[in-house]
Amino acid sequence: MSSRAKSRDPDEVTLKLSQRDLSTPPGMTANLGAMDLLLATRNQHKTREFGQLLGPNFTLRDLTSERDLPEILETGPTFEENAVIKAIAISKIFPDEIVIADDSGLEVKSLEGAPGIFSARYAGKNGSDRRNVEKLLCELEGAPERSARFRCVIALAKDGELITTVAGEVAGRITKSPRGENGFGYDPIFIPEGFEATFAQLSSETKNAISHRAKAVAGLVRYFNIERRSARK
Ligand code: ITT
Repeated sequence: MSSRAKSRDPDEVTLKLSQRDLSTPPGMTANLGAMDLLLATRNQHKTREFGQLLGPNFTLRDLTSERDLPEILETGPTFEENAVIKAIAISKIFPDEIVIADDSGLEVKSLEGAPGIFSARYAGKNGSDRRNVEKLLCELEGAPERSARFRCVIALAKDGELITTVAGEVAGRITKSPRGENGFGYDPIFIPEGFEATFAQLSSETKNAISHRAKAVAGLVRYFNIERRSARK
């Protein structure tokens, strides 16, 4: 749990999700009565990974079918603040839903953490994954120091109130050219530590066993399990 969530009154935190919200025990195999989550994203790659990571105990919906939502400006200086901004803004619009928002990106050591929170728009607002990758490889041309890490922060909110945040990261290095077709974003140029293949060459099962998002989602499921146990007492 983040320092932001820790600094809150713990009783306040446990009261945010009702017993009804927590009625489906994560860990059950049937998805009868699975917990409904609204993922505050239009990035369908994220939605696919969340679906694979959360499994059948959660019913996930994202914002792709929602029209006329106001633009949410990610003006925070950190992944955590931007995840919180997205989660709170969307949970105000959908007050009955349990909302999760993911803010994530790639930090490259020799670029002092860039592209970081600007990962999605590194090559400009109307850029693309391909252009972002090209720009990063250009910035790193000839650089012997290529270590990097992916980071992910997930914020959980209900009815305009932050409940908690969880985070995950995975260390690795940047290749000299793109390799592989799987995944999205910077996956074709990121080799996780302990591997020789990029995330885009590895299967989704392997990425989902070690990724920044997998670690953050594990923290989220742990949080739900703890809340569910205390709601039963
Ligand atoms: P939402 O804000 O709608 O969720 P977004 O794509 O704009 O979608 P972010 O602001 O969190 O989301 O930016 C995340 C970017 O970081 C993403 O577009 C990729 O470029 C990169 N990224 C994050 N996780 C990644 C992963 O698992 N593999 C590759 N690139 C990733």
